[in-house]
Amino acid sequence: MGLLVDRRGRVTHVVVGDAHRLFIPELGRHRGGVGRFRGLRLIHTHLRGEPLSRDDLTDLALLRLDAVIAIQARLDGLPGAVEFATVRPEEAVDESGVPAPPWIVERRPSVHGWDTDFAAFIQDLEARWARRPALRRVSDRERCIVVGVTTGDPEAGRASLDELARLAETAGLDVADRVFQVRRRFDGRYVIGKGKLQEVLVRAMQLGAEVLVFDQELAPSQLRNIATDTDLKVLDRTQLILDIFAQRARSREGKLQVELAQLRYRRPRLAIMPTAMSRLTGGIGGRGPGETKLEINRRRALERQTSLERQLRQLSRRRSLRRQRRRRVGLPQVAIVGYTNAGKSTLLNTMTRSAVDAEDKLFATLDPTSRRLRFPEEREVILTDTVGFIRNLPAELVHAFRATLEETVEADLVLHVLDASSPEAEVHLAEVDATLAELGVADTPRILVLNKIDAAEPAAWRALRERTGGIPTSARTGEGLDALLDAIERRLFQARPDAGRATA
Ligand SMILES: Nc1nc2c(ncn2[C@@H]2O[C@H](COP(=O)(O)OP(=O)(O)OP(=O)(O)O)[C@@H](O)[C@H]2O)c(=O)[nH]1
Ligand SMILES: [Mg+2]
Repeated sequence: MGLLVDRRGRVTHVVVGDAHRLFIPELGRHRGGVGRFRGLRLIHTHLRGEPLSRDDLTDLALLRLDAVIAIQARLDGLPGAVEFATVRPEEAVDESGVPAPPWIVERRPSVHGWDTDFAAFIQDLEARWARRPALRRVSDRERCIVVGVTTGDPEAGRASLDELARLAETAGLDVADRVFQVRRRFDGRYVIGKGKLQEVLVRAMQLGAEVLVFDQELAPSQLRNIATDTDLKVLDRTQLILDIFAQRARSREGKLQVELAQLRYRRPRLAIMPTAMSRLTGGIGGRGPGETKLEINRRRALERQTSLERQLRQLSRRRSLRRQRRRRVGLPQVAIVGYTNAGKSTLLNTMTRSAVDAEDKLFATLDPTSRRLRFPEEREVILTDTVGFIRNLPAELVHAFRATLEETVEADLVLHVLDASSPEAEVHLAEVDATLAELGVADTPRILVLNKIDAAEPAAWRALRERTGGIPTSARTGEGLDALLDAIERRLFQARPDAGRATA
C-alpha cells in the first residue's frame, strides 16, 4: 500500500501494488521552479523488511517527491521499522573524500517513537535548497549538464563530450557538470541507464541546471521520455549545433539553410510531442531566425519546408551561375576546408590580407567568403573560406548546406586546414576526410595544411608531417606560408601554365 500525502497532511492518492512494487500514477507536470519539490511525500509499506530500494530512490528524484518513507511490515502484520529518504540539497563527501550519495536516508526502529514535525522538516530542507551556493548565478545564461554515453572507446567518448561542452558554451549555455557513462548497449528508453538518469536529475537539482544536453542524437521517443520524466529541457548534439548555426546565420541563404535543417530535424519530433512539450522545440532561449515560424503546426511545417527548398534551389542556381562566371574569367578556385576552429578564416586573412571574421569559437564562419589571391606573373586564384566540419555533423545540416558545400565540390584545389596543436588532430583529420569523401571531393587535388604550429609541440607536428606530408604553417605568425603558396602555385599552374592569368 502507498499513500501520497501533501504538505497539509491530506492524502491525495491511495496506491495499491503487489508484493514487489507499487505503480505510482501519472502525477502531471510539477509546477515549482528548478530544485523545488512537488509537495507530496510517498508513504508505503515494505512487506519483507527490505530497505528502501533503488526504485524508491529513483521515484524520489524523478517524481520530485518531498520524501519517500517505507514502513516495514512485521510478521504479525503490525508496522515495524521506518526508512526515510530525501534528496540531498548540497553536494557532500564522506571522511575519505568519496562523494556521498545524492539522497539522505534515515532509519527509525519503530513508527511509534517517531516524532519528526514534517512541516518544520520540509521547510528547513527547502531553506537549505535555497541557500545552495550553486544557485547564486554569475550570469543569466541557462545552466546545463552535458551527458555522454558510449558503447565503444571510452577515451573517444570523453573527447567527444569535451567538444560537446565547448559547443554548449558556444551556444550560450553554462556547463555546470559533465556526466559520462560506458554501457554495453544504449538504453531504449533514456539512452543512459535509469539509475544514471536519476543521478543526473539530482545533480541538476543540486546545481540549478535547467537543461540536459546529450552527446548522442536522441530518438524522438527518447527525447520525450527524458523531458517528461525529468521536467528539464532536453537537447541533443544535433539540436545544439543547429542552435549555434541559427544564432550565427547572417546571409539570407544561410538563414534559409538553417531553418530548413531545423524543420527537417523537428518535424518527426513534433509529431509525437504533446503540445505541452512545446519548449522542446524552442531551442536555447528560443532564438534563431526561424523560431517564430517554427511555432506553426505540423502541416504548415511541411509547406514551409517545401517553400524553403524551392527558395534554396533558386539561390543555388544563382550561386552556380556566379561560379561559372568566375570560371569563364579563368581563375582557379581554391576551397579552404577543415574542422571547425582549425584556423581557416585566419589563414584566408593572412594570405589575402583581409579581415574576415576569425574567432576562438566553434562555427565562427557559416557563409562562404571568397577573396582573390595574387601570385607572381599577374596570376590570381579565388580563395574561398567555408563552414567548418565537426564529428557527427548532423545529416540535416549537410543536406541543407549542400549549396554552400558545392563551393568545395567544384573547387580545382582543396586546402585542408588541420589544427596541428590539438590533441585530437588525428580524429579531426579522419573526420574531415570522411566528410569530403561523402561530398564527392575525394578526387580533387588536395593540400594538407598543418596549422597552429606556433602552439603545437614540435615533436607532435613533425610526426604529423612525416606521416601525412602536410605543410606546417602558422596562420598567426605567418610561418610556413611561403612554402604553402609555393605548393599552391605548383599544383595549380604547373599543369596549366596559363591558368589564373587575368587575360586568359
Ligand atoms: N596559435 C594559433 N592560433 C591560431 C592560428 N590560426 C588560427 N588561430 C586561432 O584559432 C581560432 C580559430 O580561428 P578561425 O580562423 O576562426 O578558425 P576557423 O577554422 O575559421 O573556424 P570556424 O569558422 O569557426 O570553423 C582563433 O582564435 C584564431 O586566432 C595559428 O596559426 N596559431
Ligand atoms: Mg572561420
